[in-house]
Amino acid sequence: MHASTTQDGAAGRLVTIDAVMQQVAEHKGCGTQGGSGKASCGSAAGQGDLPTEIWEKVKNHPCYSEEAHHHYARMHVAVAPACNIQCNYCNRKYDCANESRPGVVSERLTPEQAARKVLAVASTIPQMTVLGIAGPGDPLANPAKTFKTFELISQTAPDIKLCLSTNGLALPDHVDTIARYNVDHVTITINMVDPEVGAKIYPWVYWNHKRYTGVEAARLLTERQLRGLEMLTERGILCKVNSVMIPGVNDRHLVEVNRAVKSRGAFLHNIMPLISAPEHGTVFGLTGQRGPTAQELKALQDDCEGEMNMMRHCRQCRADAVGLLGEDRSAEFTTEKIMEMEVDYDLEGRQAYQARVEEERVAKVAAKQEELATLAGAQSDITLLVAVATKGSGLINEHFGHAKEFQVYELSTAGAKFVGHRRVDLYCQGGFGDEDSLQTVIRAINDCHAVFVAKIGGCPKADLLGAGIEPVDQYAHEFIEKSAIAWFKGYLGKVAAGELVHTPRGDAAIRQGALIVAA
Ligand code: CLF
Ligand code: SF4
Repeated sequence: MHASTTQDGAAGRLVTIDAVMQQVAEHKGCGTQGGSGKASCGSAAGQGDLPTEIWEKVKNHPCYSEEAHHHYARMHVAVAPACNIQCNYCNRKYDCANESRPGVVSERLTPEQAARKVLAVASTIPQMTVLGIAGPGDPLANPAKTFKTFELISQTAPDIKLCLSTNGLALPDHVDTIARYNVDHVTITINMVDPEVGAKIYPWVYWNHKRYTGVEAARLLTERQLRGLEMLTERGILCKVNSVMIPGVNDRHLVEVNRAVKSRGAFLHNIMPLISAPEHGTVFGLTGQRGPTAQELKALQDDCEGEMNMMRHCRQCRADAVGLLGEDRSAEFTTEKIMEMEVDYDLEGRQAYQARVEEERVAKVAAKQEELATLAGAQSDITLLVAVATKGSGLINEHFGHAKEFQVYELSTAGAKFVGHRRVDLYCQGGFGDEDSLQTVIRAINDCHAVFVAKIGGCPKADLLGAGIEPVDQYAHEFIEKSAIAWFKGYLGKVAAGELVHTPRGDAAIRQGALIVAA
């Protein structure tokens, strides 16, 4: 076994990870808690009109800032197995579907194993800035394990933001503890504010040693969720609300949910599509309840967008996910592997790396603004979608055949706006293209006029063109938004010159239950 080491950021001193864990066990901390304990990234790119204290909380949180999600990673530790409610879209064999899509059972960790894993990941992935606890059950139905994990991590890795995701039933009882542990980001899954709607989603909740069912259960849940949200926002804790869009059950009702959470101070609303297939064994899967199409989801997100930000980049990740949103490196960090890993928790190195990321962000924003300025005065009411193959950093840097998802941008004379992503089956199967996968890719981006890639082969190019989607590879390894705006300018020019007739596209399918695993 390798000797696991970590580095005291202030002194650059190497210590063994076991010594760190021992110090933690003795409540001495690891000597890295000086100053604010937060990484300083030294840039205001993207702050807009956000107050500085909020910007500090969101600037490198990949879920709370769409812009940050191109650059920063998060990790989850699966320390919370139990749950106190039943959702009709959940099968307890899998992770909590409020923050995870069904498909894989996470490896359960003790708080001590979780803290060790965080150090291992932080040493390997310097842009990993957030630790979330999101299951596999409900973190607040497992408060001792959840808060012990937060305590250990705040002592050993003080620059990492702490994040929690809950169904909200137990939330009012834990708000003070959440504040005490400096958990600055809390997600509550709120699917309804009307108990009649709730009774169609939740067969039961378990509270105060009693099982409640039907409308009574849903009423108890909604009251406690909204009270918990108010208590958190009163304390200045940033809250995100997740809602699962279930067509015919709560889809139109989510506009009312949006109003209710906005009025109680939620910072962000994340409306996610129901993932439901018979093989998941959930009530909704077995009764054939469908999820929304891509355009149904977008229309609801657009309806809810007002003063409140809508999150559109959620990947419904696993309770043990590791990496950028959209990638999953959890297989690199199994308990067995982290016990064997060299750990070098270098706080200064992490801060230096993140400072470089901020420089990239500034360059990206400047390039976008420069390109946008060239569109000033353009008159057109054309709005269209384009898909982009990217590995991150805001660049068009993925081959068509290697893409496991495409990011989708809406283009108009106002610029390029991120509006979602589409998971797909891998087209390239080690040297040959899979025709079936290509059809699923086309279905997933069927509402897009073009797809931007770093490289693409002749066969898929021809099939995409046949489906009316233009493959665009001349902006390989360039910034996404700048390139998309430049292409859109050309598109408008062709329409104005009569070389092209703008035709709206149809709808697209949301891939059910696709699993992204480390390559
Ligand atoms: Fe995790 Fe959730 Fe924190 Fe993010 S995930 S606990 S807020 S650190 Fe993010 Fe994943 Fe969507 Fe969750 S993309 S499922 S919203
Ligand atoms: Fe499943 Fe999460 Fe709902 Fe609990 S809160 S039943 S774990 S989806």
